[in-house]
Amino acid sequence: MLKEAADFIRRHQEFILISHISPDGDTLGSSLALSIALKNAGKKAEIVCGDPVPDLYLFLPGASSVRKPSEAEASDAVITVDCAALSRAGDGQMLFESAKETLCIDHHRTNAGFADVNFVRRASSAGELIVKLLNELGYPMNREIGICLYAAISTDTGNFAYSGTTPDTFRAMAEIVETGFDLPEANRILFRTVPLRKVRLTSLVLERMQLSRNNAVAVSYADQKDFAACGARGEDSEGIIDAMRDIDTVAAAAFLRECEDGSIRVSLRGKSHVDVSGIASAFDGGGHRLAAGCTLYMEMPEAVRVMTEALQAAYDGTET
Ligand SMILES: [Mn+2]
Repeated sequence: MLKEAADFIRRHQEFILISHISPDGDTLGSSLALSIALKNAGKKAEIVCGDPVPDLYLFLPGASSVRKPSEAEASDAVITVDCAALSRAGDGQMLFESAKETLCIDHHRTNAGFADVNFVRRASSAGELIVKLLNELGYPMNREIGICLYAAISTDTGNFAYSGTTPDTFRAMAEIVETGFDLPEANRILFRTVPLRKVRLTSLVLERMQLSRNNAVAVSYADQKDFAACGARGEDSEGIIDAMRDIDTVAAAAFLRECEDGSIRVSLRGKSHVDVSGIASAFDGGGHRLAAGCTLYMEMPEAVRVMTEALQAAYDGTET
């Protein structure tokens, strides 16, 4: 797999790299790192993405030159980066299908291998696989590649905290740190910078949080008026549910967010013995035991009541 991927790179001169839709740090950082390495090796590479690059990642070298798939010229060699399925390529699928030869670089367990050549392996991140690929090719890393790969691996591992973080992850990081990129600065940008509007929204939601069952059940919400009052967007509510879950007394939490179409997106979190996946599936949602979600079509006060009762029932079930 790794050798075939390296041969794929060797036998082509021009590449299109596809970052997945709703791009994250891993798909962007990995694509940018690979494209810089290819250019340093005298090849041509262009990155496309079906969605715009989030502001947070625009500090990465080359991020502002990521283009829409419709703006790119077709290429013989197309590489998907961090795409668990071809559908994740979005509009980039057109470029993938018109390519002479395709390569898939991915670390998701569910990836069945949809390209001609598949470098698909369990790893913390696609970034970790890019390090292996560059080593196999004998392509050197520089600071620019280093900062991109750091962004890829650190964001996909929750800053080296998730279970997918392995000794191999740190071996890859050792090589990345050796490039001499500014780690504290990259860390500050990626993990220690919060837009003021997001702080305002978070404090509003935490302030109105309703606690019950001896502070074990937490429920709160933000409606469209709240978003407007804070100047916040939907993405700014990311992480609020985790702030609720992290409270020491809380065993089950729900955060309800009114979307622009009036529907209510519910994020659910449980802790150790409280399973919230059943609540999500009862409302046509899904997820895991400790992290799940669903969408409700009702007024906010009713939605808050319904979710509070469901969480209390799930919590009571663990008490007896
Ligand atoms: Mn990834």
